[in-house]
Amino acid sequence: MGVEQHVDHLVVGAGFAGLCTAIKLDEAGERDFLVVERAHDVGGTWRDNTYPGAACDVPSQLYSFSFARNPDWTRSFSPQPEIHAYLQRVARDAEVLDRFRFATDVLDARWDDDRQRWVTRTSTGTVVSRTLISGAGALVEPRLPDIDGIGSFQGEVFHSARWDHDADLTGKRVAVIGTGASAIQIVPELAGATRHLDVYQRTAPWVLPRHERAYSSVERRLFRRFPLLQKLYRSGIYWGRETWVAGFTVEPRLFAPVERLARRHIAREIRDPELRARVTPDFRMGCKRILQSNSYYPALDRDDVDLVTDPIVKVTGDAVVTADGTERPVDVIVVATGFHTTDPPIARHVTGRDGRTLADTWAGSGMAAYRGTTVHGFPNYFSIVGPNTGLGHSSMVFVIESQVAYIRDALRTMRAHGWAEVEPRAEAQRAWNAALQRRMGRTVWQTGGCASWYLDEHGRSTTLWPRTTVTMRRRLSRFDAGAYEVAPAREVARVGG
Ligand code: N01
Repeated sequence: MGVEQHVDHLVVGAGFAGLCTAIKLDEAGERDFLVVERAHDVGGTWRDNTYPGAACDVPSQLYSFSFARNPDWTRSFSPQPEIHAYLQRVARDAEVLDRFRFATDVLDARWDDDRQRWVTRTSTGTVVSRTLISGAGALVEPRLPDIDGIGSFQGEVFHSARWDHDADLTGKRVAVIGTGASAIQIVPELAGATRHLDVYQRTAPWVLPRHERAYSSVERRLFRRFPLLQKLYRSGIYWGRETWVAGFTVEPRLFAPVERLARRHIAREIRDPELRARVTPDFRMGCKRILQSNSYYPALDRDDVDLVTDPIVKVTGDAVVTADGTERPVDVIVVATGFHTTDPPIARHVTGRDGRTLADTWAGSGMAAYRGTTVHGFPNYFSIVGPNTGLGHSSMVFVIESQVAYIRDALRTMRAHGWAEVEPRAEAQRAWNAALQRRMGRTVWQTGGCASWYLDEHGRSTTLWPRTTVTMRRRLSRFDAGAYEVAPAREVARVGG
């Protein structure tokens, strides 16, 4: 298998999570790390999602690292190319790219108990490391719809996260399947730019007006000149978002006035009462991700756009067929059907102490970790954006920074005590998850009357954090060694390698 490369820390993925880890490890003096990334560039989801209209629905000020605030955001919600460019710039400025290896796939990672090391086979060689840190992301692997006949469709079919920029949609009949966060950004871009657009909706989402604007050059100059001002502005947005938590996790009826706002939005933007009825959701707001758009409803209201709500039964060589028997001819199908969220692909490639993969370990009862970051049976494995760390109301960048702080403290603690292994105790992990699931019972994600990617096949919410992000940060502020089994380096372990 060739020569093994030895490093202290192997980081998987070069998106927000992997990049933050690299920068913070470097800052802490943990400089012997390698970041492997399957693509050719940093950026993760913001490199991959290049569909027309791709933009962030979390305010720009909050959707950036606290240690690399960006005074130059052009808009209050950043378009994808700007976020991608931001990440490229942050990576360059931090001078960590010398330890990134691109075009490298993780084939499998195994804990070697004798060596007290992770042994990771990649497409560009084997890496042996003390720790394995996954920044592989939660919304990565496209979930393709299992529709009868879609494989034999003669035209082009592609997923929103794998946009085919060579496909010329001008003058074409296009179908978009799905009405989630991605689709509502795509539909307004395609409406009017194609001959005809059919939007296939299974469940109507809640869509709020988007309070978006361009930042003036004066504002940007002020942010640059007075960083404290930008910090305060960012804090204001953060605390404003934090007030949403009660609606999600304690009393979903708090969303009732916001639902009224969304209904008024429908009434204002859509002329046809029948169409208004079909886009009005039948579940409590917050149960699925709350969407924001000023252009989605006007796009649906166009004469060259049809919203189709009859279920799709099959796709033929050149048409989509719905349950009422209607066959709608189409040249291109865009599937905006989301991602594998409760069965992350990385889990199939990571094998722990007892020879089982993470995926096998989670197969029976769903994803579970300790503090969303470590997993019993997987020593020195740290997962960023792991189980129950997702948010419905705020920025994942905040979560990533919180988890990286916890990992950094874990590494500091390990060094201070001379520990070669840390692994969360089974009881600690059980208690953590039992408490989380007790809280889940009253969240809108479980009581709101919808099905969503937040829930796994058992109906458990293993993706979202059911408390404030303030609490999350507190829970991750210090490595709580008491909840861990620890072990010193054994004789056979080679120091430094
Ligand atoms: O995916 P989704 P997404 N036949 O899973 C429908 C983040 N994000 O890519 O609701 C027909 O939300 C499905 O219908 P239903 C954000 O966290 C962020 O849009 O299940 N339809 C739904 O309408 C988001 O939540 C930004 O009934 C089918 C849609 O496809 C997450 O990514 C931007 C179907 C899937 O919606 C995922 O969003 C974009 C089938 N067989 C995304 N299968 C930001 O701005 C699925 N659907 C930060």
